[in-house]
Amino acid sequence: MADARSIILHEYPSSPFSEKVRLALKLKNLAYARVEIPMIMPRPDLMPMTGGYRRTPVMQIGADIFCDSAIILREIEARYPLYTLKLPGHEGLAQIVAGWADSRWFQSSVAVIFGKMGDSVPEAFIKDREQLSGRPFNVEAMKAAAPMMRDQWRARLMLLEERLAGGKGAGSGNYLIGAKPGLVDVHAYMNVWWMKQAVPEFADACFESAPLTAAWYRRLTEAEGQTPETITSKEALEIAKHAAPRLVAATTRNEPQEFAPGEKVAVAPDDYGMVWVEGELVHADSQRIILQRFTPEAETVHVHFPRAGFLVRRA
Ligand SMILES: N[C@@H](CCC(=O)N[C@@H](CS)C(=O)NCC(=O)O)C(=O)O
Repeated sequence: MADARSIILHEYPSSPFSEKVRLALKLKNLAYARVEIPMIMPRPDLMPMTGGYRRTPVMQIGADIFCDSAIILREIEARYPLYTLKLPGHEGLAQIVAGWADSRWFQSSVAVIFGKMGDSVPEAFIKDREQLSGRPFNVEAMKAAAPMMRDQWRARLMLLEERLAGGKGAGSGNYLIGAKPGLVDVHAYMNVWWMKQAVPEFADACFESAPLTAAWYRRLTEAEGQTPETITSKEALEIAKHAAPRLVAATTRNEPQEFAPGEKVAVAPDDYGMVWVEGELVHADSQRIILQRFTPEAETVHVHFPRAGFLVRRA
């Protein structure tokens, strides 16, 4: 069992991608610590650990740093297999569902939520997200698109309703694949959770024609889990500094770009926030790449990224 600081989640309460991880940790009843990072840059104690990756959440286990919820969930599942979320039928499919929930569905959530907030979106937040995406964060355009985006959002929610109605066998219909919650549920839950927090009257109106989804959502929110200890970003940085990364075989196999261990490479998300993180390649396989980096603040860390959705080039 994990002790309270063996898993450290760098996150902020309103972050929907962090909520995926919080839900997984609850379902698995794992103890963890959290650092509440600001919603906008700068994050001076986190950057020495991630090498510049600036999206949320980031998970830290000692001097191993995990960037992106996909690799975070993969690692939690690998290190703490009980209770398992990688149930039969969830393998592979979970990340396929994530690809859908995190892109098109997430974009319709963004338009509905920020369209509703309208002029109350703080200027500093707008500036930060413009810098992140390299595009205007146009609240007026979101406001104008919000009614159409509500249709889009509901259409996606109703796919969950279809899935839940389609279950066969005892207990199926409680969760998206069968009788127990797993990774597919975690990924599908994110946009529903965010809408329930941010525009609850719209989420509830959608639930009126989606009773199975409303009950599924409620079931997931009932997971209790453990209350995380909040630690400071400085404490987390100290933990990284005084830990060594977990030993990992320096291997690559059948790399399409023929990367080899020890090469200097750079990794960046392929959609937005394209900050290239440079380091020495330690290990790469089809789903994970690990870079070794050194900074005076964090000393030696291993930074882990997923492969799907992240570009890798020689540095
Ligand atoms: N693919 C990433 C997406 C993460 C993401 O876009 N998170 C949002 C917050 S929920 C973000 O990074 N916003 C900018 C920020 O926090 O700096 C993942 O799955 O973790």
